[in-house]
Amino acid sequence: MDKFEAAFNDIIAKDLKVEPRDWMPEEYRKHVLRQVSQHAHSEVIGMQPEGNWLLRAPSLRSKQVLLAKIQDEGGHGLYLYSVAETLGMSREEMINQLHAGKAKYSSIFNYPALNWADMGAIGWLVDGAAIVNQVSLQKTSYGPYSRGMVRICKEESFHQRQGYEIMLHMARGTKEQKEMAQDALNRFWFPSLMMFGPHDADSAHSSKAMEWKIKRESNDQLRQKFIDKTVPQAEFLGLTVPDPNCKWNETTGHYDHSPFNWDEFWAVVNGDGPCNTERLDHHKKAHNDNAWVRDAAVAYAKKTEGSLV
Ligand code: FAQ
Repeated sequence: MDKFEAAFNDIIAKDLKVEPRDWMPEEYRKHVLRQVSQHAHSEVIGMQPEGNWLLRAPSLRSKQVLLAKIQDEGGHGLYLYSVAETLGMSREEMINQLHAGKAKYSSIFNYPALNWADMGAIGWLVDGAAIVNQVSLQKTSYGPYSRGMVRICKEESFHQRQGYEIMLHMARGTKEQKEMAQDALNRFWFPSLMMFGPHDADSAHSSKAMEWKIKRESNDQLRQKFIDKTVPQAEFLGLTVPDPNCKWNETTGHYDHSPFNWDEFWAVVNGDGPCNTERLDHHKKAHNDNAWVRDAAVAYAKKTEGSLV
């Protein structure tokens, strides 16, 4: 082992942060980059199901709040693309990989948002799951990723409340509204649980990620945390999670759950979900249609280079 590797191992052992200028094993760099890429694209593609409802928000207030949330998600994508740049991958290259189908994004965003109750379910469940994952990632070993997560988590907790507030209104509204809230919970429950990835035993990257402290808790640990937090929230709403086996287990001190449909999960991850084609096509079109904005920004930056603006 040379002195560079020893210094890297020391950073990990002492729970310090690996910074962009530190030496790091090539495998570590690629590992963080892969996860950050997946995360960045998730934030940006995740804007689409909600964007679809902006023009149909039921009040000016709900529209303002949803708009602010979607803008935050675009911002999270930008922080994460910047993290990827510190690891040597340009934003352009990342977008090319996304468009070529080589880069992943979270499975959850390949499910459709059918009505306003889905805006509630996405904020409550999808952002709720994202928070559980991202609070843990605040302690990840790569410095820029860790610091990005601190700010992202503050905004995500507002997003979760935005969703829960919608669910609360609908669950306490008319009979039809309550049914819509229950239907949204029914459709989003299992896909939200699968956001945490495959079971630990089937997770290809987990053991290395845990060894290098990129991930601080495993997929199953985080998923269980989310279930334990969320089931009482559903009960408070007067809604029922769509899993007859989801019952408190005195022995384990956790809620049980039914087995997941991993065939569906892998189909969605590998491009065959209900909205995969639509999401990518939309991203490509927006990217191409707005090329002039990037061109103008680059031209302006060149023109003002060296001057104080
Ligand atoms: N979807 O070995 P593992 C938000 C892939 S949205 C798609 O367990 P790992 C804000 C995985 O990439 C959520 N692919 O992998 C928002 C790998 O593929 P590869 C954003 C998945 O990395 C809310 C393969 O399966 N947050 O925040 C999924 O150790 C509302 C093997 O899996 C993140 O993305 C999946 N669900 O653990 C915005 C968190 N699960 O690379 C709008 C960051 C697994 O071999 C609206 N990511 N895969 O081709 C992570 O924490 C991790 O990457 C995991 C997976 C936990 C997702």
